[in-house]
Amino acid sequence: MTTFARVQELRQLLNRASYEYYVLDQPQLDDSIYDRLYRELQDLETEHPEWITPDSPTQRVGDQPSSAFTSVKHNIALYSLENAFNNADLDKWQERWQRVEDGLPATYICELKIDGNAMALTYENGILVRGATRGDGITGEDITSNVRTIRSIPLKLNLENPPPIVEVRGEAFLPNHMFDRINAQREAAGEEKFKNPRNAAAGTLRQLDSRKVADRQLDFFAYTVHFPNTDLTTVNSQWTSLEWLQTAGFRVNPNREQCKDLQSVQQYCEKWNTDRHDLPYMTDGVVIKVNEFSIQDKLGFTNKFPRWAIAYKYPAEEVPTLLNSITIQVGRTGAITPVAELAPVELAGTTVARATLHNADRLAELDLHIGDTVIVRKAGEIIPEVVMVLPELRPKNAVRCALPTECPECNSKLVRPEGEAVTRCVNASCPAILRGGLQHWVSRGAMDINSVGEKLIVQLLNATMVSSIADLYDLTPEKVMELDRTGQKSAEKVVKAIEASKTQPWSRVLYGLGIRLVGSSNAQILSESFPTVELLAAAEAEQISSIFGIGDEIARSVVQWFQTDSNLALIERLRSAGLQLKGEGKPLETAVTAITGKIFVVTGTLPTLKRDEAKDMIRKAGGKVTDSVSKKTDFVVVGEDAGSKLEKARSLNITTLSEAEFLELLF
Ligand code: 0OX
Repeated sequence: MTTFARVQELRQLLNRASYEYYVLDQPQLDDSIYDRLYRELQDLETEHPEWITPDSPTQRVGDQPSSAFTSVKHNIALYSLENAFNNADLDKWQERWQRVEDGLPATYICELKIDGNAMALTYENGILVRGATRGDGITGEDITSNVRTIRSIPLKLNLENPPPIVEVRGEAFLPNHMFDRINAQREAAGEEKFKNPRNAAAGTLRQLDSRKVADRQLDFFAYTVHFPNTDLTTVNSQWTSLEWLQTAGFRVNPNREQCKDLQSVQQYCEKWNTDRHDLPYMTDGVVIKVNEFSIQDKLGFTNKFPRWAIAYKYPAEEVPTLLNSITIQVGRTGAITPVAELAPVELAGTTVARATLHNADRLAELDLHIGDTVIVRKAGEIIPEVVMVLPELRPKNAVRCALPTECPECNSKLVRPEGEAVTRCVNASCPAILRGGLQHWVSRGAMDINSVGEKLIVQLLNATMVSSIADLYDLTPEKVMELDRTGQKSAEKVVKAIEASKTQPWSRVLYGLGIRLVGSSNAQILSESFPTVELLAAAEAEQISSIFGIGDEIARSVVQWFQTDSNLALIERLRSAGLQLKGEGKPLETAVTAITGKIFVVTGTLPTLKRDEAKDMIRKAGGKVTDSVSKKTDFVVVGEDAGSKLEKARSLNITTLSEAEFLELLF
């Protein structure tokens, strides 16, 4: 093969691999093989710069930042969409367009409305020559160098004979996990965080340095294609357009649906109103399009919108409202949470009057004042939160909000340990902590004592009949009857339900204790490895954290809990009351292997195992895996081309294992 032919083959293979990875989400080529072939192509192109073409996979990221973006006029205008907010609006829209074009057998295409930034891409003879922002729909900005970094946008169409000019429209967006990552980085660097993924994507697309854009890993869904001066009879509807785009190599949203009537459209909108929260990107509605181009052509456009399409917008997830006051919540662990008390407002289908302000830092960051206009957000099932303040609308002489220095429930001084975000009340007999602890103990996942509700807990605390969970087990019907409005029958029921909780298994008791970071699944795991409370109480942090799924912080929290005298006294009282403090699991000791608690690094290409497989095996056997070699590392599992990690292991005298030696140690 000539070198030039090799260059062409490498390009084809690498473009194919990118397509499988970024568009189909089905990688076929191992990353390390991709990297090697990519380097080979890079080397050949360095030797023969005259062979470099713009569709080469090496040309996605430019090495020179642009100095500015130029504005470009779109060959075909980008229209915006009319909005519908409910089914009645959709009915009206259908009535309206059918008045113009009734009697034609129309179907609808429903597409998720991606909350990103509309882009116009131009391909000449199959090669991407321009990428531009929507701008005002007539003129946008030429951001070709940035568009090229988006790996799901083909640099070359995947077609034998592409039409001479192809105009593609779609939405560039930032996947949620990248948004979270970028904001975490910005926070760490003391930079202002992006408000939402759409803003972050817009900011990214306007970066002058395409290397920075490439790092952000934007993605793209295509939804419209035009072929100026070419008549493709096979592309005669929105549905066939989407299929064409997919064949040409674009990522097209897989959740599209063809609907025969408006009722099925409405069902689609309803279904995705909940399901969209599980998607890895943001959507803010559904775009509904009349499918058939013959009908679209007859309907045409108003001066703003196509008459054949409409956006069904989901109820806003961010709305402005007024801050009336702030209150302070004391959780069962003593954690202090400031809460915004708001003028009630409709948000994503419910009325919201309170929103969390998280902690003291967040409160300070927002610079909140009483009477402020604030933006409240609800994302998925999460409690509403205050996203930002509009200081321009602040009333004169408004009072700034701050956390109190004393617990609002027990007046003891609040503490904030250094390096922690949470302010706490550390008075173990604070009524709020007692109340929260009792509520947690009787909750469904813990002791499941249905007849002891929030009201009864408050009554019991006020009457000082109960000041710890163990006191519940000393209650008698006679005592409970002393409470206001509690008859004999209900008192007996309460005591019986408390009595019944004594049969709840050890894992639930452990969860019910409310140890910080020990949720129900961690309690389940811990109760299996430590089948008695004595074993758990005697365990060292390292022993606990060697359990698969239990991290260092959880282990430290458990050890700390059992080091506290009042907690040990509580355990003794629960034991006397007859609660289950042991279970069926087998003690961790019997399962200890040469790997338990040991720290591993896996590096290089192993002969049979994938690196991730080896890492999983280590974790399942109770070992830990880290990325870098340090003095703390116990073993380095070494494959071919191991590089610097192997060198470091040698210099630190750390035992290295081949795959075979590793497997021997394991089994
Ligand atoms: C989206 C989206 C936006 C075509 C004619 C007017 C609007 N955000 O996901 N726009 C369109 O369609 C254009 N489709 C979409 N799916």
